[in-house]
Amino acid sequence: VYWIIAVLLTLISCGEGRHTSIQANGIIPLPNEIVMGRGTYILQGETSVAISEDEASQKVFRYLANALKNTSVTLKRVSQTEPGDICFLIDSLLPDEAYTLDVSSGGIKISSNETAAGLFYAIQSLLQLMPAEIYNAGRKYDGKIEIPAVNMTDVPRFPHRGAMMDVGRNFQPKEEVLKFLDLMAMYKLNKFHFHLTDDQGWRIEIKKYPRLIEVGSHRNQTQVGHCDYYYPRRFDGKEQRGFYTQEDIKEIVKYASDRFITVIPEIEMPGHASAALAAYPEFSCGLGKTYVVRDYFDVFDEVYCPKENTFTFLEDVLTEVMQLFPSHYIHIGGDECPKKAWKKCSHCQALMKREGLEDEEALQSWFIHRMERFVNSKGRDIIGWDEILEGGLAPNATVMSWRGEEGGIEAARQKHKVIMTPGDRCYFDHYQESPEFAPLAIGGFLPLDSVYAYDPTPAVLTSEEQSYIIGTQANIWGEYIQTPEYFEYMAFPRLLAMSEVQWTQPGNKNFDSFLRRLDKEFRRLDFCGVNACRNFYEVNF
Ligand code: TNX
Repeated sequence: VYWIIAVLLTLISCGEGRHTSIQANGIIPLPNEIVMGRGTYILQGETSVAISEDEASQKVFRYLANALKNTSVTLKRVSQTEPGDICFLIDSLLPDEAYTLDVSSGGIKISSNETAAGLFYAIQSLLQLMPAEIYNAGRKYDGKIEIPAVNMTDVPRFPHRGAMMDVGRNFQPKEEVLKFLDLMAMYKLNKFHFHLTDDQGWRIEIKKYPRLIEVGSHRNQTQVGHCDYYYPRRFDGKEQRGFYTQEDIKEIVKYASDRFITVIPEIEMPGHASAALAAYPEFSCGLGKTYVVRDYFDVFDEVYCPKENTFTFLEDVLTEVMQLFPSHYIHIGGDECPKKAWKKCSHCQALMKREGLEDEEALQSWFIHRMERFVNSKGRDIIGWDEILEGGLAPNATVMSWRGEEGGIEAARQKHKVIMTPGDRCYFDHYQESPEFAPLAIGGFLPLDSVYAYDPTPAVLTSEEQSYIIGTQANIWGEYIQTPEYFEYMAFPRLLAMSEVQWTQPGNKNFDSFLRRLDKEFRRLDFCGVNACRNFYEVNF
């Protein structure tokens, strides 16, 4: 009896000890395994870092040195054979993006495989064990940095951990894009989906077609009545202009890559093309007499016409885009393409006859297949919104399922890769607090706990089918997001809940524990100057 009681007591206390320490350390997203040790490591003064010569490890070193620039710690690089206070180790047996982090009173050891992404994530976990004050750019932190002894083994649940920023509707300055990339990196997100073109704006410089910027990146004041289902209010948008030069794009891509983030560009086709058609109406079917960059939000009938000159244009655009973005995936949209213009267009009807296409949906599928062949010929693959299932999926396409999960389920069954982004769980343009008090948003309601509870692998799929689901992401549509402050309000803290959906094993998730860790994390967000929503508890309407 004595032994049974003793064993039980030990088990209970270990369990508790482990649990409370995880909370105390407040890491988001929660790592797979944390075992607390005894004592602490004190980071101070000149600290040697033993590290290999390869560029990926050096990149992580530079990031860490920069993260500590506001403290009295200075890092000194030494070769991997020397004993360092901090050791970066390469362990080829670790899976991609996995890491181990070992902090003891004698020093810090982190390891990952050659890609060094795991080293980067180990650094993110380590930084979350340090005082939040180190993020206070306005004030040098002279206090000591005491890190609790800990042993962590960690690996993400999904390889695609994304967030989408829609700059088509409202432009966001380059500085805000860079700030967002920084924040994504802190929570171990690795795919930045950059929605660069839409009816209300074209935001990327394309050298061969200068009018895309001259005409397509500017619109008049936007006005929409009652866009709010809950408390109908009027939206008065400002005049809008803005675009990224190719130099800006290079800077953004490099900044992301330094944080192990891939930028996936999206160039919308065949729909959501008003801004491009305002600049080059010759690529339309000639439905309207004049084409304008749209100054209200809707789905518009004017779309790209499937003619040779249009395909030349789109291929030229994608050629420049692929030169700028090394991403393996290029998003070509495919959503919400009304078929009215194609129905009225004699060229389209003749084309359909010639190609044996039954209806305009088949024509859209033909359009996407054709663009896919071009993208594939450059060694890349396409992503498209779930409408690309209609009329038949292009052979190598990855599907982004947004109208619920049905499209994703269907695509996984057809053995296509899937990114799950159902609107009711992943659309951060929806309200997160009581709409009565919140700034104007799109009508859906997506509170923090609902994001947190999301599981992107539907139970109706077999585990073999589920393996096609490569991840999930937050989509931050920008219709009403006119300022960086508002963008941050919509993104945070929901993005932190999303990071735990993307990274943490479902069995380890716990919303109460998340809320406690979030409480601590808010200090870091404050020091980073993030305008996060604070009223997410009060949901009464
Ligand atoms: C649908 S999601 C859209 C976007 C809007 C969004 C608003 C998708 C592929 N299309 O164009 O911004 O709803 O929630």
